[in-house]
Amino acid sequence: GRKWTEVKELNEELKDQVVLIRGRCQAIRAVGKKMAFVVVRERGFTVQCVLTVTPDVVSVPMVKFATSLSRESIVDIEGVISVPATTIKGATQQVEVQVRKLYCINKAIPTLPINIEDAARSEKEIEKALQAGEQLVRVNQDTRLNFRVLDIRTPANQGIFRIQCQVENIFRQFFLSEDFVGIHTPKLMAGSSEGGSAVFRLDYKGQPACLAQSPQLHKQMAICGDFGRVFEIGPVFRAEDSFTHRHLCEFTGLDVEMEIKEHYSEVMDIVDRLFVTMFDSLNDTCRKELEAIDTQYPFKPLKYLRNTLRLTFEEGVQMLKEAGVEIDPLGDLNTESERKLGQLVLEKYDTEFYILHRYPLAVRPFYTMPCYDNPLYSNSFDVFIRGEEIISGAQRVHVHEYLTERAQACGIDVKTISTYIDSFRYGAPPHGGFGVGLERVVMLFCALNNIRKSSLFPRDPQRIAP
Ligand code: ATP
Ligand code: AMO
Repeated sequence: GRKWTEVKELNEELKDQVVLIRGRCQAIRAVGKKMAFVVVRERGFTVQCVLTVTPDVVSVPMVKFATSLSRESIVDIEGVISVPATTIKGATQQVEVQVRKLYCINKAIPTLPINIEDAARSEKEIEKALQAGEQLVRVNQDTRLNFRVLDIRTPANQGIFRIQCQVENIFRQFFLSEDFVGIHTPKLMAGSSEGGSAVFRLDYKGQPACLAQSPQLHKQMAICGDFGRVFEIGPVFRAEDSFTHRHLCEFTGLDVEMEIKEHYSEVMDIVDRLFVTMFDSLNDTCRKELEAIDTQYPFKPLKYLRNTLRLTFEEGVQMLKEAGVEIDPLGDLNTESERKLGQLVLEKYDTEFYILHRYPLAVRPFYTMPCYDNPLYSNSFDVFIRGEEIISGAQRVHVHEYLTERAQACGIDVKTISTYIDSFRYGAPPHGGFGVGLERVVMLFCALNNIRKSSLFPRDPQRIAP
């Protein structure tokens, strides 16, 4: 085979060398009949290719052919790398390809529903262009999602999903190195795992069934089965009613469950180490991706501490109170107070990543262990990035009589989860764990304003296609 070079690899070191690249025609500009510029893009990186009529190499018809190509068509180009004297606007690579051969591999239709260059602009750039009287179509979120295949070609989106892949990868590597076992639990369930609301119901060969709202019950059953420490990466289904910026109907759950020796802080210790490792690694290995995202959606790098701040729910309520926000001390925080507390924590502790623990028992799921010293509170926690929740976790009730009692008290039909409750009759170790929403981590790490931006093909209450 011939030697191919990726657009992202093109640099000054290749000056005067012949390269062969494949990419899409992002923009095409003719300069008279004897010259043309084709910006070629490959996975978010772009290079300017120049056709100049030269005897025996580039003919007038060849220049014409190049200028007739439709945007987004796929081309193979062979050419010589040159280094221009001035910086190249509109391309990521600061070298040019002096074209010798050009083949069209596959054409795109002439009129596309989204212009990638327009879709890749930041809000600031759009404003500037509009003020300068440029003809420009602002691509709204719905259009982006309707034509997602085009939208995800933008450099920012290429970055977002590479970062998502890295988050998942770091999560897996971290837990494998900590001697956790990766498991897969069923997504078809007889009953709901997180309480009855927001569950997708379906017919399972004539029997009523649900799509799993979390791996909660089975990851705990894996602990009852002596795996000791488990993790799972898998789909989670929630029939959410409300259309919000942070709820999807299908998302990817990163779940963990582990035996606890003495205290639920052992679970929070894992959260702490996992995320500090993750943030460090993302900042280190995903620089190009973060830059690409920042170009379209400018954001400040996440502020986090070496040892993650832990506040109790009561301390959080107190901080809010002092700031004039009245909160039911035994109720839940709403979205607004979570945000406010995020701001207060940032001002006081200079971090945008922290753990809030000892939530009121009444606002946590039935399987949550109450605090030994005060059963109005629980051995549970949420974790926040930039004032928004990314994790819920807790120590679990591991005594079967008490688990039954708690389920009943929470209005759960124990018959539907009898096999789960039975697992605790055969002796269960103290344990706890947590669940992370992958799309939320990516959204909030990059300060994106909508979870649909970090879901490749999002499912929400109004969307099940593409
Ligand atoms: P968890 O299930 O662990 O709570 P979550 O992030 O899905 O995770 P929700 O339970 O949906 O959170 O909501 C958390 C808080 O946000 C709740 O106190 C709820 O009142 C509030 N909330 C949820 N949806 C909305 C909404 N559409 N508008 C305003 N507040 C909301
Ligand atoms: P919870 O319901 O809080 O806890 O879910 C855990 C995490 O999943 C993410 N998440 C969502 N992401 C996108 N769209 C949604 N609709 C959505 N709902 C939740 C959030 C949330 O923090 N079984 C427990 C976890 C545990 O205790 O181990 C659970 O499911 O990031």
